[in-house]
Amino acid sequence: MTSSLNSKNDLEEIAKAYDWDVKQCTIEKIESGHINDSYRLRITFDTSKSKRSESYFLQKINTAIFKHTDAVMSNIKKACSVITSINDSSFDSLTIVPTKNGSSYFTTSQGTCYRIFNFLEGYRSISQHASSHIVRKVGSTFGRFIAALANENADDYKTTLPDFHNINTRHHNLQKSQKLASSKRLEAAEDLFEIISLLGDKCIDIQQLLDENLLPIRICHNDTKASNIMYNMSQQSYCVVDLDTVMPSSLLFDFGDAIRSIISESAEDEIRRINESLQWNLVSAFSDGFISATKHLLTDVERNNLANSCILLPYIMGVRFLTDYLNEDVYFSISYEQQNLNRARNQLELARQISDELPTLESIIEKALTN
Ligand code: GN1
Ligand code: MG
Repeated sequence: MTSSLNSKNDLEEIAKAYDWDVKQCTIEKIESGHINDSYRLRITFDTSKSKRSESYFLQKINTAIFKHTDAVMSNIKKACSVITSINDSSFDSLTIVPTKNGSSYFTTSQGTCYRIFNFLEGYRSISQHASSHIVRKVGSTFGRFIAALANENADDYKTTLPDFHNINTRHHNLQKSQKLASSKRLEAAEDLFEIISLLGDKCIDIQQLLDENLLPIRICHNDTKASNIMYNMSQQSYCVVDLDTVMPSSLLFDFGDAIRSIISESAEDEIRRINESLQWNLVSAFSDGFISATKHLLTDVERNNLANSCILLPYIMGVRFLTDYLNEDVYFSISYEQQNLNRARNQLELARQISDELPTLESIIEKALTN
């Protein structure tokens, strides 16, 4: 089956690059993320005596977003080699499967980039109704990831998406889109601009600290949705995945981004229920896990801004989703017309609610810091 790859020839070219027989290869689409296309690639070895198959995780890299594939793959390779060298089965690493020429990715004759990782057989990612136990592990795994990379020289890693979490840049992009947007989309989004003007000023502090060099630059993940930890219950193994955004950044973004993904009962594109309560038990579990793994690294400025980051990250995502909605959905893939608007509404309301309930969050973080 080749129909869901870019072209019919892609699978043939991929098989050749990795030295496999295309007749033995089949692919299945895996729904994950808004940016790259992912597949399970299965190679079946069928002899008269036995039949067995091997699976790989194949991804078509979205090069409109990740323009410097070499730099992205170089960051991933470095991070994976550090995690692998820790050699702890509870803290697993992705492994890049090289082409027969030893390259970490492959470009087809049409210019499409693909890469292959080991397939995490028997692993799953967290569901919307995860237990505190798993969420704590998700926290400690993201924390361990940052701690493991703490001795890396940040200059060896490339900034593949400049200003990725820079709220000033995100505001600027929103203003540009507002000028070009259709009146229909502007009208549909009208109420969201109120939340943006209400919260905007509160959200610039962390960028200011970065601009003033008051926050340490670390190698971070930069896309710490809880679903980016895959785990295997029977082996008690946890693995950080989706490594495209690994680059020099602030740990605060990783903390806030993860909290935004676990604090809410509703999915990212759902309309939040009025009076939907925040999942403080999960926030507490995540904070305990993350902070216990990173406490030895944290500076005072980082400690003092962990709570603020939990307003900033859903706010940034709200601004980004709204910008994309106004741009007619050119960045995040959508499965229905209003999806980016719904995502923006969900995230901005979440930011507002977290801001209203900040003292609860602060006391949870304080407790995790003093444990
Ligand atoms: C994108 O594709 P995915 O789900 O891994 C985005 C993240 C957002 C996330 C929101 C490179 O990640 O920044 O937090 O959507 N990645 C990029 O769900 O923009
Ligand atoms: Mg991602």
